[in-house]
Amino acid sequence: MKIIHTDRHRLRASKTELSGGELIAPHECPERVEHILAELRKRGHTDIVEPDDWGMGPILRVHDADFVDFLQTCWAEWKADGNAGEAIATTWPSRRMPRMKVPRHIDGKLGYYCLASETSISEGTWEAAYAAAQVAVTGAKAVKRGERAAFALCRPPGHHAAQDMFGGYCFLNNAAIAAQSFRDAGAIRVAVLDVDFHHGNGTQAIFYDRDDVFFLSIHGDPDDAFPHFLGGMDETGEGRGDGFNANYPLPPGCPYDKWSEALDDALTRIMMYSPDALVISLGVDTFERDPISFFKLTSDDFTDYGRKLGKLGLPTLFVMEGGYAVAEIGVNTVNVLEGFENA
Ligand code: FKS
Ligand code: ZN
Repeated sequence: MKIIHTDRHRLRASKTELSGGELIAPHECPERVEHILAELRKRGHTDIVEPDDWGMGPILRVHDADFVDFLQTCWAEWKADGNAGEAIATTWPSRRMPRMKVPRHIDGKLGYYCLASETSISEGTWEAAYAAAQVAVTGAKAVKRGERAAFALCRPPGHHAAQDMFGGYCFLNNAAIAAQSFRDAGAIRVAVLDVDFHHGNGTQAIFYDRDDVFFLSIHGDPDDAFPHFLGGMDETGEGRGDGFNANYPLPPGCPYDKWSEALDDALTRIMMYSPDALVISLGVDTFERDPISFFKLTSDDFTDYGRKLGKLGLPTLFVMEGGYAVAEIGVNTVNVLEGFENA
């Protein structure tokens, strides 16, 4: 399988994640990708290429220009404001103060564009997010040109990022940018299946009123799990998009047999939709020993569901999302890809 990777992901090396009331070393760290790469090489996957630079065009097909401008300038503005640490949002346009105007001050801008405060913006964040988006577009182009499948080894991840919101470790929505690239390259229908432990709220928001991109997500019930405020079963799309959004929220402790029942239902619906391309938001934080999640998949289960994905026979782009059991992230990720290839 063709793999797209750049070491520019290392430019995203934030020092802090707000967790449990403390600033900890981020779960979403550069070592994640290094482990995946090492496992890929060890198991003979050497077709690893650099992304091409497609510019801002594919990003602006999904994200609002003012939001992208904010991501590009946030760090400089934060430093210019005299702050010692990394940029963290502390105030929001919440329910009883819905003044939906972008404030002038960087604190106001951060709150306007941020959906969750664990994620700090640090030096190099924009450059890494831009590179990850290029990795995703390069993957989509490779599949559009006829590769059966490709793996966009994106970092930072993307599925929580909406048109104009960052958070949950995400800045630009790599999977959504890839799906839109497929559309713009002539695909009529695209399905995005999100198997990360967390609901892909950003991808859902981006395509919610559209019938040309079908979004499906299997995730921890938002009653119990981040991002808490989207991902219910009753969210089925709106307008033309009604019927083209499907959520499978699952409870704490969920084992593979229950998880794979949801997957089977999702796969049936995808085949009924008959997409020209499939984008998989691949998070391996469904793993039983993931430090921030509560599903119970074993390493072998990843191979099993990779096989199910491969059996669909669709042109497929894998886009890396989460997974925080760093020692096992490589095995679990490559298991999905090899299950797919050996289907
Ligand atoms: C727990 C707070 C939850 C945020 C979790 C973010 C998960 C990110 C991810 C992605 F794929 F985007 F990386 N903190 N007390 O895994 O969904
Ligand atoms: Zn996740």
